[in-house]
Amino acid sequence: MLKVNFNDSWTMKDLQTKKEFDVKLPASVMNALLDAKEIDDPFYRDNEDQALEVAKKDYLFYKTFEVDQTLLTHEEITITFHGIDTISEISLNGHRLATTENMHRIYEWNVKPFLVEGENVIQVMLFSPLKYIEEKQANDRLAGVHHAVDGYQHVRKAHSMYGWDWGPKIPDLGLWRDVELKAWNDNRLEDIHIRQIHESNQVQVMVDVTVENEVDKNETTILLKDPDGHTVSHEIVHQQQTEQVLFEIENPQRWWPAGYGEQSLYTVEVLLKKDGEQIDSLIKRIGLRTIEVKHEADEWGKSFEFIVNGYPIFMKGANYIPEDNLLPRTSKERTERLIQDSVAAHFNMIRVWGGGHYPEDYFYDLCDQYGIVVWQDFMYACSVYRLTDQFEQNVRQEAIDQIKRIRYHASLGIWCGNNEVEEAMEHWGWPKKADWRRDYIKLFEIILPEIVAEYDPQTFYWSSSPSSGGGFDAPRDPNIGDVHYWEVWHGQKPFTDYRNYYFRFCSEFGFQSFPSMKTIESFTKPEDRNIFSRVMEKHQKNDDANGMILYYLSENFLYPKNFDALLYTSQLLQAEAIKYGVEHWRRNLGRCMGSLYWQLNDCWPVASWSSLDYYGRWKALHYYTKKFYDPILLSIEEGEKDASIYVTNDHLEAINGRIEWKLRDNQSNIIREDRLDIDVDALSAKSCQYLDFADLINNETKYQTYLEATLYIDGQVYSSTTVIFAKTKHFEFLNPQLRVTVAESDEQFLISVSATSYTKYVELQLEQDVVLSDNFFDLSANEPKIVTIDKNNLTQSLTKADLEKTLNIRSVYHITH
Ligand code: BMA
Repeated sequence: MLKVNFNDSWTMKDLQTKKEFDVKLPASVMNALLDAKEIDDPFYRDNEDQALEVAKKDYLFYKTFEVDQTLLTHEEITITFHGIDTISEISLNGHRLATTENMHRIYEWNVKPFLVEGENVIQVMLFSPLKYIEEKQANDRLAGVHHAVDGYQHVRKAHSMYGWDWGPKIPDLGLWRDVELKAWNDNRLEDIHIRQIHESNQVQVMVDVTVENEVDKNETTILLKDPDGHTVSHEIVHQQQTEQVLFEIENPQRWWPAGYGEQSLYTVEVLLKKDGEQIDSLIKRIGLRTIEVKHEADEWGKSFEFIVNGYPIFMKGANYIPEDNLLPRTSKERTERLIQDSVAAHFNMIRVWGGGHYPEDYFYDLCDQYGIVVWQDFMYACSVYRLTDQFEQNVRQEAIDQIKRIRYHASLGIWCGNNEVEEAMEHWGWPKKADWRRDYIKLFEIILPEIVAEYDPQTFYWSSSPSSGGGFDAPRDPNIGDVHYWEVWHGQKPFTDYRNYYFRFCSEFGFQSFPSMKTIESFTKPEDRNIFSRVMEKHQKNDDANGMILYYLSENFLYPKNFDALLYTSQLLQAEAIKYGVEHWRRNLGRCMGSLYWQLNDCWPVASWSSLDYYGRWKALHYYTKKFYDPILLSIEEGEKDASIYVTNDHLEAINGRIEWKLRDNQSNIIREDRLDIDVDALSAKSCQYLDFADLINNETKYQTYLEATLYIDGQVYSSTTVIFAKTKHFEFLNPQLRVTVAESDEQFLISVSATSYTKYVELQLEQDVVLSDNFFDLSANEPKIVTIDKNNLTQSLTKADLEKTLNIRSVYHITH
């Protein structure tokens, strides 16, 4: 098979101005105009509005290319578009090949009849994605979210490109994935489907290979290589279109989620030969593992529990949205950093949320490699869909394209029909129209599960998130299935409300914060730097959420002294809120089996629920996540005058160690202390000690008293944590007189931080973007903490002198001082 990459030398033409721009795929209209300086950065200030105007017009992409006689002699010649965004008409040398209206599909067309020797031209007319939905919505008004351009659900294009409660309205147009020309004779590999059967010490790998034509002389070789590269092979001579081979692997090296074992990957390689000559090939990397979802009645309701290689695993992660509103700006490097930062924060799962697009192949490769289980939504979110015959045919093919593309990945853990459609139709006050409900059931509870059962029978299908199992049967039930819990934040309930629930799996909950000053500087002028300014409000898409942040602030913190202190405090609120929920659910491991906070990342610089901002900068929440998702979690459930110390153990083996606790005053003087030896079984949580301080905490002392606990494993400090018994705003923090000294080794900078009194949320800030070993931590007086920076992870050079010069430090005390 001859494959020619067709990404180079395209022209994008603005049909109104007649201007032309050279582009390389993946390419989009906005990105091309931006590169040519025809439009201003759509993410800067309020430029988003200009960008929306751009999407009101039609554009042409074309490419001229030479074809020689050798190519034309092939029996079959096709062109494959891996992603067209979205409403298009494709023609080759003036012959119309097709029209498209689905960015989530992979299109391949036969071009042999239209190619000529010499110069050829392929044209893609892209029609405005705004005009299209306007007309459809006028004819058939469907319910959805009000943050997006009205009618967005009529087209199979990432919904969030039309705006979301964290995203700008920039419905770009373009060729967002590769284009390739393929030419072959006789036959080609059409498909490969891999399944696994696991027994205690043996795995059978079944490989179904399908070729396009039934030709008995074709010979296929199927190789399986173990993670060390040793090959086992099978050869078959084709009699039928689909042939199956079976590999039996003794003592398999299994694939595990991050934190549980190795991410061993085997390779399946298929070679198609004719008369001894190789004519096509395919390579897939697979992991040997089982992932099941247990959804069974039990003493609390009905579980929702991932079982990996036979072990019930508490899933820890967050929800993933598209990484950039301008799709050509995404890259493997950016995604790899995101995945690395997720693993650094002890994630073992990422949920690909249904309002965006299906990620690139490299996203899944990276998840395979780093051990992140993928919760994969089909791309439907928060809306009603009209299942016309044409829509149905379109989305059936979309599901088949995507399932075939993704199904072999070790990381794929679950297919989920949609995001919040079932709950929206039941609980969001939309009219309960019979035809809407019928179409819902047909698409998400009949068609998609049937397609999954046919093309990927080994992966669990769940009709909606959240759901109790479907059929509009109490999708919000806290004791059945998965839950999206938004009473903290949207419902303005206090953080403590999380403790009223023991969800079986909390697949969404979240709390907003502002990004850091540096990120805000990237899209504002100095005069914009007030959270209620026009520009800051433009970068806050959740209606009155800035007011919401201030409301929660008033409940918890003192009024910040300036804009920067407000940004900092908003991040502390966010980190505390999510920690409050997660620690509680992890203390109830067994009953609750997963926590995916909303949201991991941003698609532009904005105030949002993310823990990593658009530039990948770690907010306080991401540092907190690294601690509250640690496989061994030490946590304190504090009451008004008492506390329970817990240890949660996610390891497959029991652990033992020692806890030391100290009740201290605000100068860190010890009021009472003790220690205890602990052992905690594998995959369990344990309340190790209950402490009653009724004799010590009263209306005066409660503003000056904190409890500190430290966990020792193998005699070393593993982690430590503190809690206070009053609201942070009322606690009498003294000036901690923070001091830092910097030392260095070949590998690291070591920053020693100390305080003269108890302080919380110590943040080290550097001019250069760096990830620190810890940040936003608590300090007791005269007990220095060493924070490290790994020199290998620096993106620019950094000397000890630079570091000392640009290092800034603050803590809770500095919110007001
Ligand atoms: C959930 C998500 C998103 C939304 C988020 C924050 O409903 O599914 O639709 O962005 O909450 O409101």
